[in-house]
Amino acid sequence: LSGSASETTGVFVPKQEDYQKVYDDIAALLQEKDDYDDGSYGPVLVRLAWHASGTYDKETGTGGSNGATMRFAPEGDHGANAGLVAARDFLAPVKAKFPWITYSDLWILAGICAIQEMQGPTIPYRPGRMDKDIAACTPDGRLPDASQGNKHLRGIFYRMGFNDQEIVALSGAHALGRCHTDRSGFDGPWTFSPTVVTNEYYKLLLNEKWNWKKWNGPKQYEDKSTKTLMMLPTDMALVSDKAFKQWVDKYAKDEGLFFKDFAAVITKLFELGVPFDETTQQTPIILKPTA
Ligand code: ZEM
Repeated sequence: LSGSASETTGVFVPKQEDYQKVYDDIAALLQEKDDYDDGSYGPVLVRLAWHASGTYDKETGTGGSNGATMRFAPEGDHGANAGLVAARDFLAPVKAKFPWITYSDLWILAGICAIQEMQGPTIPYRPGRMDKDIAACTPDGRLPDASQGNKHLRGIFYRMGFNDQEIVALSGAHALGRCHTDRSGFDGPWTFSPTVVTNEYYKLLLNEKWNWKKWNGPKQYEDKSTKTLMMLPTDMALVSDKAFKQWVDKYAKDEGLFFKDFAAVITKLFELGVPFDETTQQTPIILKPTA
């Protein structure tokens, strides 16, 4: 059953089928616009959903995906968000076609769609986010800085409420996409299959020999054998820190375990600070992938 106008307010009340329509529209656009980067907008959509969510601060309850405040200049212009305008522009026609969905719900739905369409695990979806105004923009510096190490990673992710295992599971998202010199300054992809969700990131971290790249850009690693892959200083911290490395070992060995833990931790990330309505939206929606 499709949604209908509320009898009391006249506002459109969407049903599961309406969210599936939004999903199908994004999936079709992903198929259609295949001349971007490595052939997909999928990775940058995942990054948009992550940066919308990763501003959360558990002490103050500020930030998180409930608000979509990256629409506004102060937050959209934060260095960490460079390039994400490509993802927001990609979703503009979807928002125009389904004006009832909030930007906050749309960005997270798009992240889930991208993960599933790139052959990743099923991610349960709960709508209910409300867009906030410019006053709710978060201060710069809440997202991780790739030039740093294990202490910084713990500082950033503990603030959101994650533990060491969850930090490593979330980092597996770097199987996807690439760094762009005109965005972060770093360059290149982490894996040979940057548009497919796999546990390759962990395997490469452990099995490749990583050297400092000799160039004028920011300090990053390159693989010894092909010099075409990269790791950030924060990625290498996951193997130099013993508590992190035990999880890298586990996820490199067992893709099924990685998929299960990644689905759980991404769900938690995407729901940080979202006050779901107790009465209406307790049951998550499973959105059906196209393939
Ligand atoms: Zn990323 N990430 N990230 N990340 N990330 C980049 C790209 C992507 C860090 C980071 O500094 C960078 C998580 C965690 C962390 C993705 C998803 C997730 C880039 C390259 C940088 C520099 C940006 C560019 O130049 O375009 C750091 C320090 C992290 C701390 C652990 C988490 C968690 C993610 C999701 C769950 C994705 C998908 C990309 C690829 C984007 C693209 O455009 O291809």
